[in-house]
Parts: sequence; structure tokens; C-alpha cells
Amino acid sequence: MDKKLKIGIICYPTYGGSGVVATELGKGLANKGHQIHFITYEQPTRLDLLSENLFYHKVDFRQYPLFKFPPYELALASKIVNVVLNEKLDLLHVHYAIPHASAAYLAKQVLKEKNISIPFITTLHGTDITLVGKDESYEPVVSFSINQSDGVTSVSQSLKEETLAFFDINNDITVIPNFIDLKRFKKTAKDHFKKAISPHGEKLITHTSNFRKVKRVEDVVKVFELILKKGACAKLLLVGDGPERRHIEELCHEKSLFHHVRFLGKIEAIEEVLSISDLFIMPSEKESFGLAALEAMACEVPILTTNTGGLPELNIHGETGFMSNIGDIEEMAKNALFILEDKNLPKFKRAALLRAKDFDIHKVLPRYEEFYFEVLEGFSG
Ligand code: GMT
Repeated sequence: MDKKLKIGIICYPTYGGSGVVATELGKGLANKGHQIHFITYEQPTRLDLLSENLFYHKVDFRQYPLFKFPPYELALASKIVNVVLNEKLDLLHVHYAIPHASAAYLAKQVLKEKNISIPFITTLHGTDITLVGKDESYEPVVSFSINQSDGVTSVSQSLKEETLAFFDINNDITVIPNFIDLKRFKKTAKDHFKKAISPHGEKLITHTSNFRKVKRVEDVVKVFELILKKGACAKLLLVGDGPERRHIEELCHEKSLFHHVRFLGKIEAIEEVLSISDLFIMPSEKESFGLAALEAMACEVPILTTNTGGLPELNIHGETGFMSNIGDIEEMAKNALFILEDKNLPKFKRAALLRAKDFDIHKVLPRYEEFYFEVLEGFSG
């Protein structure tokens, strides 16, 4: 695997998990000498271009009075064509099927007319299958573009099974899980920060997400309310932003919890908040892997999750935390109190870190590289 590749990565640049995975993957591959070209509409949040192997190509799309909905997919496909031609890429890797896989398919067809053959790999991340993709307004094109991909990966076994169960798929799907950079995500001493936030030694419970309905942030607040009622001395840190945030703020007011809850908004150095946290709650309705929970575990934070989607592939019930049925806030509160007991907490923290090490970027990244070479070897144009 000494050969270095020129890879085009197509992803969402925003705070979503798929964009984070794509960006970290690109940075990791660039460190290993591959040349990585990000193609998206904004510079990805975690992308610092301080490497000779990292490039960013902005997709520009024009507004026009006729376009009620500007055709981003066409602008993206055109940009992919230009970047492949100018940079002589070997491979395209798209993250999140909609609309990246069909844009890559279209670009591939355009390039064929110019006698250029390039394979594209689609990585399925979650809601592109479990929520949006299944919708009949997208399903036929999602199925088609998964089948037309030269390689398909999914971030968990559960997502693979759900894809095969719902879509008419005649392509192989290789599971390559999310990964973590343990150099960045590690517990560091943030005593002054901890003291400022929990002056009376309150236990810190954290949730980070993009505040979409699927994350069930309401359940986080309800679990927190229950554990306060049962006498816990704790504070809740809510990190991130999104459509549900206002509603959650109102809920905290209604429940007179505002003095115990801190809304921290979007934070780049999330590992600093995790470093002072004692428990992470992810009560999602759907979660194909749960990258935010893995980030917490790497910082020695036990996790309380639902048992949906790929979460059982990450969370070891009774060791790294606990899992409950969706919406079972009573059980979640009981388990939270158990984990937070001084005699139990250190054991859970150690187990969380140990489990996170299974997803070390240095273990997972070579699996993507192997997959790239496998696809390139089998590619006939
Ligand atoms: O909903 C999100 O968390 C964002 C979403 C995305 O695709 O941008 O994240 C999905 O991909 C992550 C990275 O592979 C996974 O860790 C998340 O579990 C997954 N989210 C859902 O399935 C809801």
C-alpha cells in the first residue's frame, strides 16, 4: 500500500457527524501522504488547510429567478468533473448518499464521455438511509446510486442491515465504523473550568448534538429532572445548536431547571467540555453509530444511550454505560444515578476509555485505505 492516491472527498461541511468523519478521514489520509481534495459548498468545519496534501474546492451555485430550488446537485457534479480533470484524481469518496452519490454518478458519466474513468465509493452515515433516504421522494434515486457505486461502506452493521432490508440493493456493503483521534480526544486537567461550572462539586452531565428531533433532547432534560428529584447534585451541559434548541430552552424554563442547565452552543473544542464531564447522554430515536458518544468515551466519560441502531455496537451495557429502550426515561435516570455513585464512576470511566481505543483512527483508517485499493483493483471503468 505504498502507492499514494489522489482522492476527491465529497461531504457536508457543517457540524453533522458525516462531515466530521469525512474531514477527519481526509486529514488522516493526507498525513499518510495521500492527496485529498474536498469538494463541498463551504470549508468543512474541522478542516485546517495546513498540509501540502489538503485542498478545498468550493462548489458555487448560481441563484436565478427561475430556480425556486437552486440545483446544487448539478453544480456539485460539474465541480467534481472539473476537479477530476484538473487534479487527475484516482478516486471519489462521497459521504452521505443524498445527493452526493447521485452527483458522483452523474459526474462519472460526464467524465466517461471524455474518456476518463473514475470509481466512486459511497459511505452511508445514517439519516441518509434511516430517515431521509427511505422517504419516497428520494428512495428510487438513493437505491440506484447505491447500486451504481463502485464501493459502498456503512458505519455500522445495523445500518448495513437496515439498508439491505429497506432498499433493493444488489451491491456489497462493507462495514467500517466511525473512528477517533485519541491524541485530540483525551481527558485533560481543566480544573479551573470545572470549578467555575460546578462550584459545589456537582456532577456534570453532558449532551452534544445538532438538536434535531431524532436526538430526543427532551429526554435528556427529563432524565436530568428525575435525577435531581432523586437528590443528585448535578448540572447539565447542553452543547450544540439546531431546530429544537428553542423548545428545549423553554422546557428548561417551564421545569424551573434553568439554574442547573448551561446551553453552551456550538463549541469547537468539545474535548474540553468532555474533559470535565461525568456522564454523557444520547437518547436518540435513531443513531447509526453515535460518533458524539465515542468522543465522550475517549475523554473517559461513561455513556447512557438508547439501544437503537448501531449504539449496541459501541456501548457495552453495564460496562461503558447502559442502554435503554427509546423514551424509557425512568430507567435512564436509575442508571444515571448508579453510574454517578462515587464507588461506581471510576470503573465506568476506565471501561469507556478502553472501549474507545477499539475505534482508534490508527486502526480504522487503514481499513479505508485497503478498501480504496480493493475498489481500484476491481474497477474496469
Ligand atoms: O444526525 C447526526 O448526528 C448527523 C449525521 C450525519 O450524517 O451528518 O450523523 C450520522 O453520521 C455519524 C457519522 O457516521 C454517526 O456517528 C451518527 O450516528 C449518524 N446519525 C444518525 O444516525 C442520527
